[in-house]
Amino acid sequence: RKQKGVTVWLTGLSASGKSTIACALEQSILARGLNSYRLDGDNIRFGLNKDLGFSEADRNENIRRISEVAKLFTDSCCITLTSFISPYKQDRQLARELHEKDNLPFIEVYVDVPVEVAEQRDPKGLYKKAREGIIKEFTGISAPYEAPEKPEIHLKNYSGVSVEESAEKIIDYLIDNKYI
Ligand code: GGZ
Repeated sequence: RKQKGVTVWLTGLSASGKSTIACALEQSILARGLNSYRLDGDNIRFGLNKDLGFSEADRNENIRRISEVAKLFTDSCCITLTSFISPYKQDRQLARELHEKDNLPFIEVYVDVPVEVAEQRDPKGLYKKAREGIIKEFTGISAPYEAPEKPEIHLKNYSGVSVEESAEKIIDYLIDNKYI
């Protein structure tokens, strides 16, 4: 087959820019005539995972199911992009192992922004609600985010770095490693 499958797993805080980067990345991949699919809250948390909330156990199950779905897309030779906070190291490790067991490539991308920056962006007013206690167990405020130690790609997606530049770094990695 002409196209190889790969899962590009974006992890980071709410408002870090995961989904925006994934959109730009998808555009760039499609423009090269390759197939790509994005999994994010809009098509997963409102469908397959609509029974899940934000407790630790629910997040574990959210990420477990997404890992399985991403693996299936990637097995079908798709360039699969996931944008979920995925705050727990162990869940991301499980996602990686599921892929590696089936010889499918898994690329962890840490979309790193300090919580202060994410809180300042606050596009949906969720950080404000978290501070006021209206939203409980909010990642970075009242629930943990365990930063990746050895992600394949570490993006500092703030202070003058554009979405296009961040997406371009991922594209470069995919080219350098012959995924595209
Ligand atoms: C974190 C929450 C929460 C809590 C609702 N904590 O910025 P958003 O709005 O659009 O993205 C966030 C999204 C996180 O869902 P994930 O499936 O990515 O999370 S996880 O991987 O941890 O399972 C945010 C919104 O849902 N949201 N409540 N308490 N984010």
